[in-house]
Amino acid sequence: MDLLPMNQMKRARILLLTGAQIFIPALGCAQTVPLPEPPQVRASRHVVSLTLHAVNENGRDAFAFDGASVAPVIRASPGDVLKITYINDLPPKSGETCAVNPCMNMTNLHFHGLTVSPDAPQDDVIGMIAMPGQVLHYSVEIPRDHPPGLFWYHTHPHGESHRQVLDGMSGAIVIEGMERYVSEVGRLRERVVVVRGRSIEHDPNAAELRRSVEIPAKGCGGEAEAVEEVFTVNGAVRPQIEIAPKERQFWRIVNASPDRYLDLQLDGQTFEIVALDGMPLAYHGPNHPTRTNDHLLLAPAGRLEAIVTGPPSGSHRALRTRCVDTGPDGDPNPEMVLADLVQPSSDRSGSNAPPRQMHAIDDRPPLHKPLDVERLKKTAPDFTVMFTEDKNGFYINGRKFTPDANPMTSVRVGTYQHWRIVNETAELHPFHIHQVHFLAYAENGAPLPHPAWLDTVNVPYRGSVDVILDFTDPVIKGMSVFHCHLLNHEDKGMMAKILFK
Ligand SMILES: [Cu+2]
Repeated sequence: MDLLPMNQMKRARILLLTGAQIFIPALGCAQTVPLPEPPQVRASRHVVSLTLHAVNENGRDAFAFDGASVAPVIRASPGDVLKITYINDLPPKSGETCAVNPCMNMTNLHFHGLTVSPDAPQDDVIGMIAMPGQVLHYSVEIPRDHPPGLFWYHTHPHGESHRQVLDGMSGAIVIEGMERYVSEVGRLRERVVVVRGRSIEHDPNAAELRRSVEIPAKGCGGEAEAVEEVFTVNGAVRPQIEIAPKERQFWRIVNASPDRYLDLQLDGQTFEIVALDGMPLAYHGPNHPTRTNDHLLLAPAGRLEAIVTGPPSGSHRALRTRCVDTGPDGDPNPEMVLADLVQPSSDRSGSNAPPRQMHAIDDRPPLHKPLDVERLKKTAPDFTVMFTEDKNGFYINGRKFTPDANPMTSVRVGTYQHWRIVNETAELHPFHIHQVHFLAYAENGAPLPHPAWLDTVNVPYRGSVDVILDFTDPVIKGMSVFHCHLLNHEDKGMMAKILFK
């Protein structure tokens, strides 16, 4: 016998999500959670110090910080050092499934997009590995001339990175100073939005979750398989984001899913793009500091930093992802609602929060790097990356990654190179390289309408992209990697080493 009215039962059904107990929003029901705001860790005397634990909670791997299972937002300025003690408190035996079984529960950290050293104790994903019970001590020096923007940290143990990132082991990194490039953002309310994938494959509430984010019954693209993931936003399913009509806010969104694309859209509104993949548009194009789009494809690991404007009152508007056709062999990437936009309610504490928390003000003039890469575009590629796959695994130039492999290629630090990334498979793959950014300027041989400096780029199936990589910063010297950022592909071999010499 039901003791509670139906709507209260719905509200009372809770799910444990990263960081907090959060109600599943019932369809069409206004009772839902505001966008959770994870704790932020800032520098003191130019050092950002924190201790992070790897834990398994309720059957999922997670970060724990300050006694709670939550991934803090790390905020640093150029010139700061990230001192992170990373303690592997995962159990010695895993009850989970990895791309390469059994899961060893080994772990480490990658500082995605940062132009920092790939050598230990910095952004080294090859040699730095903690087995259960072991501790890693990171000391990552952010160069004084590092561009501002949104970056992120996630675990990167070859063979089990997909499992760990799908479970939620990811968090945002903000390098301060974006107002040096677009002064308005310094006056706007900022929101750091971490979009993660969440497996619903074995979730008894899968049907309700699918309904609550409004996944259409009709499939998307050529893929007919069941939808296995929904997106969470700062750990919550379909939270509410407060924004007043015409209010301008600065949203910094990371696609922290290990394997799902976002095609972000804000109903009836546009994104005024300020930065992509942690690179201000103004950094290379001082005359075009922003660009307006009504939707934007964000590959796994990609970041969008944009000014958004509150919709008119009385209209229901959502932040959603559109259907992405990932190809005949791809996984389903259906349309779904990520968050609802709501007007600030006067009775809710926090609605009149200060526009932005205090942060280090960087009043140095902005650095710019306008480049003439036209000549490089006309030359034959210096290197070609070929993505292939078969029933036994995933390959770059016919080779599967092994931790003891020699570098597949090497480049001289101080140079630019033209690479072509070719995807011979029947599904999308996002190409990512550690330490550096590149200009993606052509797709399938045709110039892109908006060439962009990125660290992760989608490669169309049975197609290609052409990029110019910037290997000029001397801090990158050492052994690094490039790989597919569908992390189960990376785990199954689609990764290679590169020596920056
Ligand atoms: Cu891939």
